[in-house]
Amino acid sequence: MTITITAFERSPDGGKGLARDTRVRWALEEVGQPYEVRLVSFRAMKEPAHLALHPFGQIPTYEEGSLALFETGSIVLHIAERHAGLLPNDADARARAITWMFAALSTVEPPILELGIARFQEGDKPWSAERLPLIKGRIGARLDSLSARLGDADWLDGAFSAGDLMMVSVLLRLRPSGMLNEYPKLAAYVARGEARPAYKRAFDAQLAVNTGKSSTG
Ligand SMILES: N[C@@H](CCC(=O)N[C@@H](CS)C(=O)NCC(=O)O)C(=O)O
Repeated sequence: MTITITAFERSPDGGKGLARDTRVRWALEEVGQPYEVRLVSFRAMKEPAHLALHPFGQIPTYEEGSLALFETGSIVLHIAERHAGLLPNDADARARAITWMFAALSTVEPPILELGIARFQEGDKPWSAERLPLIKGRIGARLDSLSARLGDADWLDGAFSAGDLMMVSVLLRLRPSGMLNEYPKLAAYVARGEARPAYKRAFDAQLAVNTGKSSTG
């Protein structure tokens, strides 16, 4: 059955891979599932046809036959459950990998998103300069804990899993701030994720949409 995802017609990051369709593309590449992409403009995202797929008028969405999903956590979990390659077979290890997905999305990502909002959407507010160090402190607390848990391991819990895919995707959003550089173990972890052939294919596919070029040629 054909899988179709949606992505920005023109991503605000110009193809740096930070738009969330990259996570879904990466998951599909890891499990070897072909997919099609429907590009949507900001205007079209808020129109009834797209709102029927995504109640909040965002990307990405995922369609497969009569199934339509939104939220990258749900989409990546769906892909990982249906196809081998992103979740371990052992039930306990599988539950732990899913736990890392939730940790990425509900514990690590929120302060990182706050930083982007404070800088780009609220940067002109009089309180913005005072707020930034508070947000950075909250991000730092998460990164301290994550770095301590990862230690010298390659991945968070044994082999690479959907938990790592989501955590690396979330941490990548920190790159523009430079904060990742203060955490060499996490920077190396993110680099390992980016070095995966499936990530490179996903990155190149979104880059081609935004620039017409691939990173390799
Ligand atoms: N929690 C959602 C967030 C989706 C989201 O924020 N998508 C962004 C693109 S990365 C978007 O569509 N932004 C445009 C908007 O909100 O109008 C998920 O993980 O899928």
